[in-house]
Amino acid sequence: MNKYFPKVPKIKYEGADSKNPFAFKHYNPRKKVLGKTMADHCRFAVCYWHTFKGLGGDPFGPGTMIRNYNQSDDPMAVAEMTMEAAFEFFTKLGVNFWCFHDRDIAPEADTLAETNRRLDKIVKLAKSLQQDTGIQLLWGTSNLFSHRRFMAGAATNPSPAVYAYAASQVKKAMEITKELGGKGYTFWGGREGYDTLLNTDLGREMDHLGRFLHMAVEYKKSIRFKGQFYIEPKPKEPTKHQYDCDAGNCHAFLQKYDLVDDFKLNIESNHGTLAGHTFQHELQYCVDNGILGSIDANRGDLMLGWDTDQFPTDIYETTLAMYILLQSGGFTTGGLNFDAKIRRQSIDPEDLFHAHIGAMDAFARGLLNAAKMFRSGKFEKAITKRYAGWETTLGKKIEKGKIGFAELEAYTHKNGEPKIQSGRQELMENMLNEYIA
Ligand code: XLS
Ligand code: CA
Ligand code: CA
Repeated sequence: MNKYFPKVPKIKYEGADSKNPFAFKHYNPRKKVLGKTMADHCRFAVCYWHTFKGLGGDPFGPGTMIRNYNQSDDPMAVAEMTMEAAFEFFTKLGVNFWCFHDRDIAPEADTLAETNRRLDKIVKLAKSLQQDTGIQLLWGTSNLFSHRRFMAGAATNPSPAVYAYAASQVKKAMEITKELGGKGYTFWGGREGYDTLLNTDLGREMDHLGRFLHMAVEYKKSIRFKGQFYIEPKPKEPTKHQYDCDAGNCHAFLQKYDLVDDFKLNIESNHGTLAGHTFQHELQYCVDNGILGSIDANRGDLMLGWDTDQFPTDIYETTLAMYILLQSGGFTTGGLNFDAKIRRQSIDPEDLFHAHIGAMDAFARGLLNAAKMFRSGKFEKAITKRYAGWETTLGKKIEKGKIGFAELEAYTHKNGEPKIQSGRQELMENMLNEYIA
C-alpha cells in the first residue's frame, strides 16, 4: 500500500535522539510499561471525519486541502479511494484502531434504502481491508447533525418523523459497526439541545432522548452486538446548550433514565474545557464513578472559546490523563481516539502524519511520566495523609452512617476548634514538575 501517501515511509520508533520527522521519538509500541505494552496502554485510533473528510473549511472560507483520493465526480468512487487511503494511512502510522460516522464513509443518497446500500458496499471494502491489515474498529457512530432534517436535533426533535429517521439511521449504523467487529458505539448529541428555550419543551425532549437510548439498548441486545455503548459529553456548539453537557450531567441523565448499566462515557478533552472543566477533572469524575469508557484525545486553545479540536501536544495534560488512566486499571474496550484536525494552513497530506506522530509521542511521554508517578506512590501517599482523619473513630463513624448531627455537635463541644492542615498545593505542583519529562 503506497498509493495515496507516496512521500511517507512506514513510521518507526527511532528513539529520543532521532531527527527524522517521520519517526517516533517516544512511542515504542512494543515497550513494556508496568507490565503492558505501550500499544496496549494507549490503544490509539485515527478518526475518519477530520483526517480523511476534513479539508480545512471554516465559517469564513471553504477547504484549503487537495487530496488525491477525492479527485472524481463519482461520490462512490471517492468513498472507495478514501477508504483505501485511510487504511494506507493507518498501516504506515502503525495504529491498531479507527473510528467513523456512517456518513463519513459513504455519501447519503436520495432514499434511506439507497443510502444503506451504499453503506453496505463500503463496509464490505472496509471489512476486507481490516482483514488484510489487522486494524480494528474502536467505535462507530451515526451522523445525526449534518443533514438539514436534523437542524432541530434527532432524538430530541419536535417531530416524531425526524425521530424515526434518526432511529433508522442509528439502527443501520449499529448493524455495520457490529459487522466490522466494533469494540464500541458512540452517541454524541450533536444537535440534541436547544438554541432558545422560548421554543423548546426541555423536559419532553430529554424524556424522548432517554427513550431513544433505551430503544438502542433493546436493539443492541436483539442483534447480539457486544460492543460497549458510549455517550460523549459536550456543553455547546453547534447548539447553545447541549443536553449531555459534561460528565456529571451525563451521569445524572443516565441514572434518571435507568441507563447507567448500559453506557460508559467517551470523554473528549476539548469538550471538557468548553464546559469549564479540565480534561483531568472529566476523567477523574468518570473513574471515581466507574463510567470511563474511551477518550477523544485533542485539545482546545486557551485564547479561543470554541471546539478547535487541535492535536494534543501538551505533556502536562497527557501525563495527568495517563496517570488517571493508570489508576483506573486502563482501557478495556476504549482507546485514545484522535478526534483532532490539522490547521487550515497545514495543507499537505504529510501534515496528517506530523500531527499524529506528535500526538502519539505526546501520549507516550505522558504514559512514561505517569508510570513513574504511579510507581513512586508519592501522590497517593500525600492524599492518604491528607485524609488520615477519616481513619479515626470519628471519621469511621461518619462514613459508616453510625452518627448524626447531635453526636457531631457533642463531639465539637467536647473537642473545640479543629486543628487544620496546609493543602500543600505548591508542593504538589513542584512534585508534579519533577516527573514531567
Ligand atoms: C464533535 C464530536 C464528534 C463525536 C462523534 O464535536 O466530537 O466528532 O466525537 O460524533
Ligand atoms: Ca469527539
Ligand atoms: Ca470536538
